[in-house]
Amino acid sequence: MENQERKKRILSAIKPSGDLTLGSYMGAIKNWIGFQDSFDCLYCVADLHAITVRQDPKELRRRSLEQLAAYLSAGIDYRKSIVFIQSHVAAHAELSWILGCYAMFGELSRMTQFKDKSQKNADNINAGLFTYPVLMASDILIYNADLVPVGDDQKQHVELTRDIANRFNSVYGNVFTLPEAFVAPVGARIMSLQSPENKMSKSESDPNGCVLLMDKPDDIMRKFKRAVTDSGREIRFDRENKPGVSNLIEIYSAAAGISREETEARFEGKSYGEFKPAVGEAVVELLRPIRENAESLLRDKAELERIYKEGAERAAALAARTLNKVKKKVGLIV
Ligand code: ATP
Ligand code: LTN
Repeated sequence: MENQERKKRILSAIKPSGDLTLGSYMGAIKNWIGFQDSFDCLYCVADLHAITVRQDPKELRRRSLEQLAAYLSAGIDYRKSIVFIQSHVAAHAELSWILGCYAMFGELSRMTQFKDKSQKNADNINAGLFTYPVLMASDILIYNADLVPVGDDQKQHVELTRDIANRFNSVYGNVFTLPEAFVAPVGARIMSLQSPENKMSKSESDPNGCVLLMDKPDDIMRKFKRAVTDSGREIRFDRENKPGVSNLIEIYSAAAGISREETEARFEGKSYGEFKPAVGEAVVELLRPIRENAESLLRDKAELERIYKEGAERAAALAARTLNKVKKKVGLIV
């Protein structure tokens, strides 16, 4: 290990704030799988981030486990990667307090997600919602991650993480690695099937706009058949003028593993009425094995527990080193 060059490290997470969607899969999880051979990977269930919005405790526990099962069934191998639950590694929250003293009120106020979520949860604009990106920065910096695979909407938070790390390093020397966001060329922005100007999101209220990872084939087909398209009849990628069709092209391309141009060519001259069920079928086949595997994993709670406990132990050992160093640097007695 010592005389080998360290593999680059990857960290990513999803918060269990709702049932996983096709968006979380295509924008995040799908890319995580391919990284496991060439990188040291850590994949986490960000339960502490989820409670920035009010959650039903029982549901949160169910979703955290379901999310873990989905990571594994989608192809994350817990023997290769460290798979864990954020709140099981207390060092994240501890580092988050320290880093909060190096994050500026002004920069946190400018975060798009904060503005967005404050609007949607106007009766609960709590401090956690505001300092959310600081906890995310500590998730990343505590492992000195080099790369952070995320969907488009999270790029701003990774930029902020770099700014915090830079600020800290400029005072105390080279403590943190500066991470980079990795946004996949296809699938980085899956929109709602009902309102394609909005991101498909776990906490979206319109169930028809949102395909869940655990949806059964009939539900998936129904949602795609009802998907909003645009006037005109051409199957052509043009986000601005044809948001509905462009979104379907994006989804089909990601599901079939081809480029947008190839999808356009494949459906040239076809009608929307032919295209929509074809996208549905591609998604059914993509999700079928993931759902089936996850269902069988969830039947074995003891095995899941063994996996997340082992993940937490491995993660905690790495995290403790960084936290210790940070504490010494800032003048805490360790
Ligand atoms: P919420 O609705 O609770 O805010 P979300 O559905 O937006 O949640 P996150 O937990 O914020 O999901 O996102 C998990 C990961 O999946 C992030 O990397 C995010 O960028 C990505 N992601 C989420 N939704 C989409 C989407 N519609 N298209 C592409 N990537 C997405
Ligand atoms: N904020 C992210 C989830 C998240 C995350 C992270 C992503 C929490 N911690 C660390 C990458 C790295 C979201 O809302 N999708």
